[in-house]
Parts: sequence; C-alpha cells; structure tokens
Amino acid sequence: MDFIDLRSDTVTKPTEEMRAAMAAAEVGDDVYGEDPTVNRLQEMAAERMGKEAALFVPSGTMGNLAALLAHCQRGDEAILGDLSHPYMNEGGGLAALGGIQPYTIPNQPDGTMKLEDIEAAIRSDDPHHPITRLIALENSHNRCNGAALSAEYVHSVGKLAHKNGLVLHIDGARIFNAAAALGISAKEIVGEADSITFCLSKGLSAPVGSILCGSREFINKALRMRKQLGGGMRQAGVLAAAGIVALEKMTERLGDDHSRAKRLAGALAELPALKVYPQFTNIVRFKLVDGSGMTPEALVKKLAEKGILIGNGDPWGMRVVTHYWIDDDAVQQAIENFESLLKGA
Ligand code: TLP
Repeated sequence: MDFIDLRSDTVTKPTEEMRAAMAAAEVGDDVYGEDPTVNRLQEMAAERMGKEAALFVPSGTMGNLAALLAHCQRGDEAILGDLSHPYMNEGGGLAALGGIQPYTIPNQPDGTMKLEDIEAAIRSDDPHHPITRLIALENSHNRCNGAALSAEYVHSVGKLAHKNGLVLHIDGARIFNAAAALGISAKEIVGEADSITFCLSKGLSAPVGSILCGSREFINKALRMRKQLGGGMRQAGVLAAAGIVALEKMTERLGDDHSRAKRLAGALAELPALKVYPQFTNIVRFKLVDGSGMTPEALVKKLAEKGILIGNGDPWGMRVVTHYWIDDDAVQQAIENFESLLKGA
C-alpha cells in the first residue's frame, strides 16, 4: 500500500533533483575541511541566515546540542520553554552530555515565553546560583501548533539576552516555515540570535542533515563539539549536495504546505468528534473530544488501515504534518477517511 504519511515532515524523501545532485557530488574528507560540496553548502547557509559561518551536522538534535555545548560550561543554566524540543525531545542530552541545567519557563500557546518570565529567570551573581548563560527559542514552535514567532519578538528576546550578558540560540528546525508564514526572510527573523540550527531534512526534503550558524569564533568551538559527539563526517558532500538543492529549490514552496495544512485543519474542525488547535504553518494538532467514542490509538490504527499515517506521540494530542510529498489529492483522501471514521462519533 502507498501510505499518505502525515506523521511528520521528517518522513520526506529526497526529490529526483536531489538524488541526481547526490550522485554527481564532488566530495573530499570533511573532517579535514576538504569537502567542496559541504563547504559550499555551509557558505550558502551562513549567507541565508546572515551569519559569518555555518557547520553541517547530521541532525537537528546534534545542532542544538553542539550549540549549547559551545556556549555553556558544565553547571551553567539555559533558559528554555517547557514545551521546547531541546528540553522535551532530545533525550536530555544537554544535561547528560553537557552538564547544563535547564530552567524551564511556560511556553505560551503562540510558542513565546513571556519576557517578564525570562527576565525573572535570569540568576543574580550569587555563588548559590548556577550561572545563567543562554536563552533558547524555537521557531516555528513544534508543540505550540507550529506557531511562528515574530521577528519583533525574537529581537526583543535577543536584546534582553545581550543586555544581561547572555546568548540567544534559536532552534530553527523549521525556520523557513516560520519565514514563509510571516512573509519575511529567515535572516530578518534571526538577526539578534548568536546561533541558529535549521534542518534540511524536514520540510526542505533533504534526506539527512541540519546546519548550525553563528560567528566564525562560535562555529570553530561548535566544530570541536561536533567532533566530540562523533558527528565529524567524511565524504559528506553526497548529503550536502541534497542540502544545496533544498536551500535553492525548496524554501519558496513551503507556503503550499501551509495552505494544505489550513485545508486539513478546516475540514477536521468540522468534525464534532475533534478539537482542532489553531493552525499556523505545516503542523495541525488536534484531539478527540470527551464522549467521541474513539480512542487516539484506535483512530491512528483505523486510519493506518486505510493508508493514512498520523502522529500520536504524546499527551498533547494527535498531529498531521504537511510536506512536499503531500499533494491536494492526498489531503482530500485524508479528509475523506477522517470523515468516514468519525462520522456520527
Ligand atoms: N522533531 C521531530 C520529533 O523529534 C518530534 C518531529 O517529527 O517533529 N527541533 C525541532 C523543533 C524539531 O521538531 C526536531 C525534530 C528537532 C529539533 C530535531 O531534529 P532531528 O530529528 O534532525 O534530530
């Protein structure tokens, strides 16, 4: 059966153009800094984010971790949203491998943290306290329904960080989705950030890889962290080649994914059995209302039997995520299957 896979945009497979670019890629040993395709991708990525330098890493998780390790010492504290990916979904790597203490602040439904909450979390210079070193934002915000944080908000957090001698890191796994939703460039959003991670292997459809961007000095430190984490890759140009196509060809089309997500959100909201949360980008979150007569597990299973895969990973409800391989027809089929399973529920 050909599945309509709405579990995540991480399921995207490379396009034909990516596969051709991968086959033709010029490669070298990237641990020696000699892979011309990786070097080109890194230069392009730094330019797109308006930063001095960039580093190709195997995953978004490693990009965030290498950034935190490069910015923080053991025992330092990082201020994070309580629904943020580095806090919730990265295996506790910052604590386990970095000895970094997370100080979590409630994420608001729009993915922000209140500025006054952030300010209150910054420690005073007292030997009883850990040293606050970093603030991390996530944009777009996965668990907060894919909400895009405005450039103004990101700038104000950056200003607050710098006024207090802290750094701002952005988990921008889906920064190009945020940019598309806000109608501005990614560069305009991340101007105040000291570092940013973004993913090539989600909505941009590359098979593997993320990019960490920042100052030259920061990227030199992060390079050492990537090595410590075992993320130094050799002839990685075969992967970077797909990343170049992703940056050149895939960022401008993300609005299509957002329109399809909007259509899905609208149709699901018509079903009395579902409560659908606000939709902003390519992520639609929803849950079954009390008395629907269906459990999330049963709904996921019944949809899968019809060839529709959806995400059901956590107490925050179910999720469908649109991406390059989900066309209008797939959206229509998904809607029809939801309707027939939940009709009368
Ligand atoms: N998110 C995955 C799962 O881990 C939940 C998904 O399917 O959405 N930052 C953000 C905001 C992410 O959503 C993800 C992946 C990552 C970082 C980590 O990226 P990878 O999977 O490349 O390590």
